[in-house]
Amino acid sequence: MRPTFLRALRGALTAGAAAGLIATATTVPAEAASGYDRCPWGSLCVFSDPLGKGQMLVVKGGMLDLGPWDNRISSFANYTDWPVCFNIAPGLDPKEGASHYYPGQGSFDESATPELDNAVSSLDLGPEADHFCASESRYAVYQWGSEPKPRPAALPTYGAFGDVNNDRYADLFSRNKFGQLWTSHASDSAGKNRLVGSGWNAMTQLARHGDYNGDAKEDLYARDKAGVLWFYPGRGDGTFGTRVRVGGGWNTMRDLAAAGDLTGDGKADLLAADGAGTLWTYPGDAKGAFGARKKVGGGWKAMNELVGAGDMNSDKRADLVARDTAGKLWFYPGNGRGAFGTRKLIGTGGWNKFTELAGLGDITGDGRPDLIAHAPGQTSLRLYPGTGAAGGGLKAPKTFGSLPSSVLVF
Ligand SMILES: [Ca+2]
Ligand SMILES: [Ca+2]
Ligand SMILES: [Ca+2]
Ligand SMILES: [Ca+2]
Repeated sequence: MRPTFLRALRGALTAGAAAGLIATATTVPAEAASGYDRCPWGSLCVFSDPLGKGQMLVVKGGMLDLGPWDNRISSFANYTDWPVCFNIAPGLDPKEGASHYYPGQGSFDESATPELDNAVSSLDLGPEADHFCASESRYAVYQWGSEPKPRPAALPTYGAFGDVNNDRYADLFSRNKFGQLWTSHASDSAGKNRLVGSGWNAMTQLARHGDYNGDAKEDLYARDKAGVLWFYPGRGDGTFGTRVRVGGGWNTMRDLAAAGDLTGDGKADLLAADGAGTLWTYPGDAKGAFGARKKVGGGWKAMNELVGAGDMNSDKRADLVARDTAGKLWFYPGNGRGAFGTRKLIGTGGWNKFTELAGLGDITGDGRPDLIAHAPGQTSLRLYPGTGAAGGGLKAPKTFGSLPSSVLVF
């Protein structure tokens, strides 16, 4: 059931704020000691008593748990431009109910949702907190469409990446604004969405493409803010064992792409483009680390996104997809010796609108790797099925999932 909304008259609020600004220059209004007016303009405030009375907390953003404020919110003043979602369970779990409110003020005891009174345990504040309140709130990515389908059973390793729990369905990793990392499995698969862990906002790059330590389980690389690259060995269920430090100095790289086996030795490799525009291959050692890097070439400064998309042209060699700063998408066929053949244009323009392009392997179940794309301000994910043709082309996109625009998918 959709919640009822409290809508405030924005004109009246604006007038109140202007009056408050003038008042602070002279004297504090008497009612400011206990009412909604205590809340600074532009902030969300929650109160321990009805009608903006009692203790006040100025909320900075979303809160997965409320600490000492757990089950203590009776009223609120939302003087931001965003809706707020109040949730009865911690962690924005929808199981006990939630409601969203647009900017304004309200007292739960006299609202359409009195069950929230002294019962709120988590909240979210943001441009999409109305859309992603209640049932949509818990998972970073909460819905898949009719895709994906299981990939063909006999697909060799180079075509089988993207499936962290080995059930033949491609899996998505996503990071929400709270720094939580989730795995999202296909709705038809045996797995479920699950929380991998917290603290992942410390990472400035996340890259995956199959198995990097020879145990047939998919792994993850992450670069932290200090430039240290970490190897996270997959456990085969979407979670990871103890991470291993690969090395420091990776902040000189503008982009990293885990790309599968580019060198033809059966071991998955990493690509990295540095600030000067040089592209490097880091040959994987099948132990999670890399041998001496090899220069692929210069001029890669024109590219602002690299995707290790897999074998897009069906020649059994891993390939690269790259987006240039003009918004064109290019296919670089891998030559199996750590470099690439002549590139082909596969997207004529407009690709700069996407924040993130990612290769998850075969999502559509035809044995050919696909691409996913996510644009800022868009609450849907797009799937571009790969054609597997010689030119590495893509088919028309489909919408197949929904997520807050702040979520990073890879
Ligand atoms: Ca899977
Ligand atoms: Ca592994
Ligand atoms: Ca290799
Ligand atoms: Ca290929």
